[in-house]
Amino acid sequence: MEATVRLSRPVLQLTLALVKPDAVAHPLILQAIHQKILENDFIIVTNRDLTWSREASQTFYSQHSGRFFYQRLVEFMSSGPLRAYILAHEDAIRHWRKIMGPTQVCRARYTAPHTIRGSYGLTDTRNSTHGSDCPESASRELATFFPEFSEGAWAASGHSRGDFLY
Ligand code: IDP
Repeated sequence: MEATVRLSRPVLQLTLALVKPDAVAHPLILQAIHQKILENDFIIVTNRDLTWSREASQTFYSQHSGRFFYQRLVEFMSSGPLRAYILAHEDAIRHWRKIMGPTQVCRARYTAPHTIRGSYGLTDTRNSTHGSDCPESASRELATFFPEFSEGAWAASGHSRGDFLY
């Protein structure tokens, strides 16, 4: 009797990854982060460079309004270019957040020095990257940065890569 081997394709999840202005300002750091994405087997569905208005930054981080760091964060995130990626991977949200490392840079340096924030973060505000924190945030954030992107159409296309730069 022959054994049947079933090979199922992994279920891919999408996440929004942002490279913040502190890292985009340094081409070698931007390149190193891009390399980290590739080394960790993400599919880069697409990416885009943009600069936020102060209003866009306020809206994106509105959940933190009232926190002591909010104004500083809003100013910083609209102070220079950002790079936004749509990344696909099995369990992409958790996978990307692990590669980013802890929010607080001191903590990242000591407990996770090989993460992006542990390696390149400058301060708790200027901590190099952002990643969605749950599927609902990911859908909302993808729509903010890539309003033309349709998760349904992407799935129907067989999870293809879009146009992107290496
Ligand atoms: P996350 O980016 O690790 O998901 P959040 O708590 O969602 O962390 O905070 C959003 C961003 O706000 C952080 O990435 C960081 O830039 C900034 N932030 C969070 N906590 C602090 C803080 O204690 N001091 C300064 N900035 C902070």
